[in-house]
Amino acid sequence: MLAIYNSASVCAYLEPLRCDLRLQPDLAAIMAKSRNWDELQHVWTEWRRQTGQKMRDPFEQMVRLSNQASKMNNFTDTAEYWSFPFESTDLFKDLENSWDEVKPLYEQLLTYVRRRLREFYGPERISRQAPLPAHILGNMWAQSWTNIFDITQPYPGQTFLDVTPEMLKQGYTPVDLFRLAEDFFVSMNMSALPLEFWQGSILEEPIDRIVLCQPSAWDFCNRRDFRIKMCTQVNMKDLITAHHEMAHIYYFMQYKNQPKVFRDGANPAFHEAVGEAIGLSVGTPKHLQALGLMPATGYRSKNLVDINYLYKMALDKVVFLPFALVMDKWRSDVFSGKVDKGQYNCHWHLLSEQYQGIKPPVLRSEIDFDPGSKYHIPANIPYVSLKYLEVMRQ
Ligand code: X8Z
Ligand code: ZN
Repeated sequence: MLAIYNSASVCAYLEPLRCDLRLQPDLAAIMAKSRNWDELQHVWTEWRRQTGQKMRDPFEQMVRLSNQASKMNNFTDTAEYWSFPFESTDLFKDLENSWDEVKPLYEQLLTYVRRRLREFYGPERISRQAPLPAHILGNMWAQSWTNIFDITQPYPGQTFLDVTPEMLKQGYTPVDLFRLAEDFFVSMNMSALPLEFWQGSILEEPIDRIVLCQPSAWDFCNRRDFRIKMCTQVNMKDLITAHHEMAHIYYFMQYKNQPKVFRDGANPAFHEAVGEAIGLSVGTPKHLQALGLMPATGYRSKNLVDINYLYKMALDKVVFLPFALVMDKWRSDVFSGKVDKGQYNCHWHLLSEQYQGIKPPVLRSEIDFDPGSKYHIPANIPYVSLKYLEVMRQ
């Protein structure tokens, strides 16, 4: 499945002979920047045709094998196995309860975004009540909507914190972002990175081979070798992600002298929680000023600017919650046998509508397998533990 995911490419819209568009950076950039309804729909649909649709059978086989392995380890199924480290009697009940607390805010956000998109794309495309079309939200999976900030911001012209232009102006390179991240941890009295980190990490997309660009951090378990793999681009989002990935590395380094069995996060969400908390501080005006990316007088807290800033944060953090919930509720329903292969895709879209309030731009069927268009599904990496709990904690 990962081979399918990793080698997938798509033809450019209305250019059937230019078929080398990859998720990173090409398709992600189109989903972020294009405001052409048909182009977005093309990319949304084609990416799913080139990934998920080709994975239906192997995914079902993986579910069977994974459940078998879980049973052999005395769990009912993989759903139960994945919830086990959280020490909860009913993880999804807990998640549902915390989601109920955030839902009113999410509904307000969604309603506001719908109104602004209706003004932008027209009432014939965006109805007053229907779920939002998933392809116009600035991201391949609608997991973060920050890329439609420009067309939905409450107070246009009230500039806020995006230091990307300044980073480019100052000639930042991808490696510089990781040097800054290292400095951040050193400034908190932690050690410098071992040489192995700089020798073994992949911090830019290699030009001579295809790599999986999903950012990740690795502990080679020999107490010296820790690495990051990330196809870094010089922008503010990747500056924060570089610090997030570096937080994993520093966490690895903090417990490197423990016996192997204790070299792990306190629970599966904890590693990510540390990374996200660090990411939040990095994005503050104070820190960006300290980095020289924002003039000392360049940011004055003003109501309208602050509302724009908080709105952008909500497009990232609040919007992410229902997406993460769908990812793992869907897998829990699949692993527990509540949903079988004949309903995989339908169930995915039911949950996406129920929690995220979004709908696919074109008719879907059980020939499609849209969950497979998101990396963590073919990679079989639990998701809610990755992200959901950590954002809730913040
Ligand atoms: O998988 C990740 C991190 C793990 S270290 C890069 N994230 C999720 C994703 O890419 O979907 C971060 C944001 C959510
Ligand atoms: Zn992470």
